[in-house]
Amino acid sequence: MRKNKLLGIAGGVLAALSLSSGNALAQSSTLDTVKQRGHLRCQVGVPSPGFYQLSQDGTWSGSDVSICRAVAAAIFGDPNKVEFQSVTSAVRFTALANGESDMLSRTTTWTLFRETQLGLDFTAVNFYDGQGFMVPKDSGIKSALELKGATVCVLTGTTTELNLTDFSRQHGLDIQPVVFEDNNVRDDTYIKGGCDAITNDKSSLASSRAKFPDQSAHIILPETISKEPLGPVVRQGDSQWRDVVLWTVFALIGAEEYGVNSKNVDEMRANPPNPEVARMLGVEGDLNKGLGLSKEWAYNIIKTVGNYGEVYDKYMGDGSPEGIGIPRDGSANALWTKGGLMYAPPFR
Ligand SMILES: N[C@@H](CCC(=O)N[C@@H](CS)C(=O)NCC(=O)O)C(=O)O
Repeated sequence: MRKNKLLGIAGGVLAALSLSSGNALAQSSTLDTVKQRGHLRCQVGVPSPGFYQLSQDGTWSGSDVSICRAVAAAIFGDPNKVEFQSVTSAVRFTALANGESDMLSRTTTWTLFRETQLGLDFTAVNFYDGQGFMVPKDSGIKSALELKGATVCVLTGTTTELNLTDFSRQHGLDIQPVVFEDNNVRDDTYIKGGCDAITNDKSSLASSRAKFPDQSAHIILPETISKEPLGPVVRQGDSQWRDVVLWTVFALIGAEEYGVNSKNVDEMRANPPNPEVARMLGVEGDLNKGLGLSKEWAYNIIKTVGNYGEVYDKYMGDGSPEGIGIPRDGSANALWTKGGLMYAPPFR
């Protein structure tokens, strides 16, 4: 009897707890808010080739933009249901934390501090990068260790700025940082000789160089001075929303691994080659349920955005006019089946 009573009380407390956490969840459900609003608010950076570029007619494209579009496709079946918010690196986390953006997808490095002290949750890595330096070819500089006393253009509010200080101190280089908020202003200053070198994630250096009038006049030095795992970020404390963004990236990567792409996805759905593809494309099972999405969520991503490899080739590789020419083979961005780090957990 007594035991039952205690259990009853405990049960009541539990019910109250789950009710209140249910309310808290309902209040903070980003997925519900996005669905009700009818579009996703996705934060990207200041236009930059490869990652987030803006065409004359106001259309955003790029590898990081594709993640935003993939999340919109997963939710709405439509990759265009996105409001793109372009802000500088310096204010990116504030704009996410205060609720202006639902997520950010913009060359952002996953670090312990950011994940634990800024109210953020990182999701997956969509590009493994590392920091480097670019100099004018005619400077004759061949190594970052020759940058003693050099002025180096760098963006503020970035891991880049912090790594530059570490690198300078570690090697006694006395580098003088010249700090900017806007990457285009930073690039202009460098081009006009306002600093001896520019530092950023190596892919971002390739992106900057892609805009330069004479690309062959600039070289990226061999040293990679840091690890920069880049990926989309959400606000802390909304696991369902984090799952939606995380598994959107996994759907892109998994699809490539299983040979599913934008061109064959209809055929794959009609005749799945194996049970995993059948589950991913919603032909079997109900994996969509826990995500709060329709059965077609992954199909819609692949059909409208493509798989990870298609996105990479178009924007980051040299397979298209828009690509910024970063080789994928042999890099950490190759699939794990090809010696890289791109790996999606099982669709089961
Ligand atoms: N990965 C580093 C650096 C990020 C970074 O500087 N990205 C450049 C890429 S071009 C950027 O965001 N530029 C656009 C901007 O400043 O908004 C970080 O997370 O702090």
